[in-house]
Amino acid sequence: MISVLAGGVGAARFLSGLTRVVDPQSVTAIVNTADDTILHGLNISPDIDTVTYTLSNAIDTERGWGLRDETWRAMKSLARFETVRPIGSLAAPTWFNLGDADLATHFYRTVRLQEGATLTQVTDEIRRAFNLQVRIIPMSDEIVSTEVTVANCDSVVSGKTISFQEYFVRYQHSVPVQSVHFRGADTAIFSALDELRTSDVIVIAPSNPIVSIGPLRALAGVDNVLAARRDSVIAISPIIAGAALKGPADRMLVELGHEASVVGVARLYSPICATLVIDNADQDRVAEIEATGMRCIVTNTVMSDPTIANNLARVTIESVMSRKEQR
Ligand code: FO1
Repeated sequence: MISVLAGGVGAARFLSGLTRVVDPQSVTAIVNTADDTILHGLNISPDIDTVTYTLSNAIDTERGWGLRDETWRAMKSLARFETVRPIGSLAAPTWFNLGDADLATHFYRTVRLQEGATLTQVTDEIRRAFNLQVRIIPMSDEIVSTEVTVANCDSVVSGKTISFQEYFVRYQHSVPVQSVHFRGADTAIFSALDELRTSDVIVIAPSNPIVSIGPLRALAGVDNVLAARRDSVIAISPIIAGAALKGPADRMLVELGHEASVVGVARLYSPICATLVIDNADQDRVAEIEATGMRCIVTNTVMSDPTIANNLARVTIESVMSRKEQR
């Protein structure tokens, strides 16, 4: 059994490779839900959908989110209401793009939640509708929401606390971050502690350590179980040569007082994880990573094609399994 702690695009690409090189039924993706939002009355779970769509080859690979061959008629029609919407109304937001076919997923999720199903149940139903064999588990059935407090800047949201999707999509993650808070994390129950306790290998996917992996780690018990199983935990750095391939992870690390490098990632993960996989471009940082108490694997981590993702998955799993065999 392999458990993967997952955010969005990077995790989804890694999971694609992993499910091509091992039996998909042996893989459980435990996915961040603190990016989830409600818009138009619809429950939207971006990271779960990115994982589901990617694994079923339905994703728009250019964007990294949403469905391929998408049309946008519903979004365009929303613009009609912009002139009549009263000030302060949340009706018909147009800053978050929901494709016509993607809407079907949110319709289904929303009504099933209203019928009393848990997010875990609905996620599994959606997984089956997309003919996937891998298990996909939301990190919690309770609501946990990432809130971003913006630092002083010349934006209209200077000093304000905004939702993650407002930060990421509405303001294009261009505003400086002062702090991040996971509302609800102090009481929410992590869905997959048993999976973490019993998996042969636990992979921390190449996702943003602060806002994708951070919410999972904020839930009770997660860091304790990971620390107890540290030798079986392996992370893939989402930072390569000081930069994130996609998204604001590099800037956010610096804004929150960390180093935007593989060494910064190692410092965040070393208490819970014995091994860090880094890209060839960071070969010269190996000694510094080892100084944090982590073992280091150097390989190509830029999953620009399926072969590279397959290789990264194989190297990641084999490095933990072979270490176990040596003991
Ligand atoms: N990301 C954007 O940059 N712009 C969008 O309009 C947008 C819409 C969207 C709709 C559904 C969905 O599942 C994801 C969507 N994303 C969009 C991606 C999403 O905001 C981020 O990728 C994640 O939350 C960060 O992991």
